[in-house]
Amino acid sequence: MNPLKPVKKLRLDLDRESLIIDVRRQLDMPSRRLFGQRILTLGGLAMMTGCTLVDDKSVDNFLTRVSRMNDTVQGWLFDPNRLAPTYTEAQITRPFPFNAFYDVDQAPEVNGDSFRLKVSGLVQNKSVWTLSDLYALPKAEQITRHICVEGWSAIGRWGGTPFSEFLKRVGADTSAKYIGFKCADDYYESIDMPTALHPQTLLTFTYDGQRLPAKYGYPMKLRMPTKLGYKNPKHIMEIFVTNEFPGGYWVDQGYNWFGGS
Ligand SMILES: Nc1nc2c(c(=O)[nH]1)N[C@H]1C(S)=C(S)[C@@H](COP(=O)(O)O)O[C@H]1N2
Ligand SMILES: [Mo]
Repeated sequence: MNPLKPVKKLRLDLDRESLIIDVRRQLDMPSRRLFGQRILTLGGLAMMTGCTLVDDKSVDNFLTRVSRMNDTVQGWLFDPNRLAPTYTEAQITRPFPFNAFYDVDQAPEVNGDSFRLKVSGLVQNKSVWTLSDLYALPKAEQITRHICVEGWSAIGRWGGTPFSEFLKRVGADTSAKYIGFKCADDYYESIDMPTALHPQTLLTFTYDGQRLPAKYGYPMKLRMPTKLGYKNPKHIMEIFVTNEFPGGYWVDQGYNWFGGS
């Protein structure tokens, strides 16, 4: 079956190439193994999503549904016991790249003394945490690869505490669907519970053995080697547990939500 064929049915003056690239990107994930080749036609996808591709709005809606479908499949395929590769000290990328939706000199400067992490939503202890409370949690460290969708990847060393430990201490409802994050710089993100509980998901306070510098997310960054770079929030100010889809800074602009790497 020729995957380009159904596009001809589009009545709108759409930029075909970019539509196909977008859909391909959405499907260029392990989910392809489940869906198989045939579903890669726009016609097939339109049928599955119940969309008619007649105007810009319906195309947007269609792409969002493809992306959500993809989230579901990535969720099914996620293996909570599979570990991402780890590396040696000698393989660390130096200097480790900085990335954010602004330049490095605009990275927020959070005052550590007055900082209080807020924890809310479906948790038993809606308490606030000082940095020393957090630093007293069980320690874990790992050297892993961070992959950014903008076309670079780098190996870094982050230290902190297993996020599952933190969730246990706040009495999080681990049957809830999402964990959301609010950051000091207007960034926000959310992740699925199985990833939150994954053994390599760390709430990190150090980079390469030093206190996390502002540019890498002081006072803390959630580090998940099983997810793409944009899913790893820096400068976390609030963590909440919820069953309502919280979205994310890039997701709300059309990126895929699950964002597995
Ligand atoms: N608060 C916040 N977290 C963020 C971002 C951001 O702009 N603000 N950018 C994300 C993206 S796209 C990437 S690639 C990584 C970059 O992290 P680094 O600066 O430590 O390399 O942070 C992620 N987390
Ligand atoms: Mo990124």
